[in-house]
Amino acid sequence: MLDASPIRNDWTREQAEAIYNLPFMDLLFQAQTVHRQHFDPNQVQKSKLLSIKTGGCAEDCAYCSQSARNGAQLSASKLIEVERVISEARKAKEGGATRYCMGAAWRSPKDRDMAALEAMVKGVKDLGMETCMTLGMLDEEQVFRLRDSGLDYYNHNIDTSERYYSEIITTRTFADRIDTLNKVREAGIKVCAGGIVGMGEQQMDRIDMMLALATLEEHPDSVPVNMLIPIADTPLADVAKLDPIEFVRTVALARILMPKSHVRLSAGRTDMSDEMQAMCFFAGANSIFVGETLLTADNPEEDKDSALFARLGISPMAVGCDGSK
Ligand code: SAM
Ligand code: DTB
Ligand code: SF4
Repeated sequence: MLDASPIRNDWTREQAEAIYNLPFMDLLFQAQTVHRQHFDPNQVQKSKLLSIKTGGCAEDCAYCSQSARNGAQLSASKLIEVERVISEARKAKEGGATRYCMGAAWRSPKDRDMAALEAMVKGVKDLGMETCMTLGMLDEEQVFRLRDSGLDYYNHNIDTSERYYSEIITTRTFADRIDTLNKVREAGIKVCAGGIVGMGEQQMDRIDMMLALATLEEHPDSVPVNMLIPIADTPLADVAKLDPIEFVRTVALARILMPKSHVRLSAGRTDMSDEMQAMCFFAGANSIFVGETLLTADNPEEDKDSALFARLGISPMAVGCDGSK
């Protein structure tokens, strides 16, 4: 049991493995203890997603509905209008979301899209919301342009361990992901980076994925932990379901390795019971995506989440307030 939770970037694989494999009650107790040192345990941050460009993606991510290489029948759209993004963000704000995350099904943005992306960031920021984008790999100029337009966060997931990466994606490498993450951080944009569990990976892949995030030069500010949403006609459509306890262990490991990061209980909540989500919050998750659609897949409806918060005595975290003590 740790007395305090110092911010460390030198965790070893043995340490991470030992934490992950603690008796479950010890693991949850330790995660909750660390959580309380940095956050109000009864506050959860709400983010809202919008797909600003859907489908037709050139990458071959085996989990994704939006890859043109997968069989999923999702038609490709163009980048949506700036005004539409701002009006959707306004609605999300009225619904209590404090962070607006705009996602595009791209390997990387084209320079011709940059002016519209900058206008989206400025428009959403003017509403008083935090802005986040997830657009694929970025070059240095694109990073600077997004930063200068006021982008607060960039989401770029490592998705799995370095070892398992090529089983899931072949059109880019794990190192490509780390490279974009480093560019984003060096430019001063806050990093949101996590991954997916339940893709047929081994326990060591879940541990190594969290270890890779926790040994970056700085911990990501947000760490989304997604449970795979199996999508018909993708290579992972029929993958065996992960034991939910393994998912909770992964959340707890993220909390203990990265004590000050927001750990987001991301995709897959539609199939989770209130009890399972409560266990994830107890294990240190303190952020969710709200609204009935993620990018293309289902998410619990707002009234269901309001009822869950009421059942658990959880209140939404205010914007600009990370709950830190
Ligand atoms: N194209 C950009 C990229 O891949 O970086 C941004 C959008 S992409 C859809 C954002 C993230 O959503 C992925 O990195 C992955 O972690 C997550 N994701 C996508 N499909 C998912 C699924 N079926 N289940 C769980 N998470 C998923
Ligand atoms: C993240 O880690 N999860 C979100 C967000 N970052 C962009 C996306 C989840 C996508 C789930 C599948 C879909 O909606 O298509
Ligand atoms: Fe494209 Fe992103 Fe989906 Fe991969 S995860 S196929 S990069 S939209």
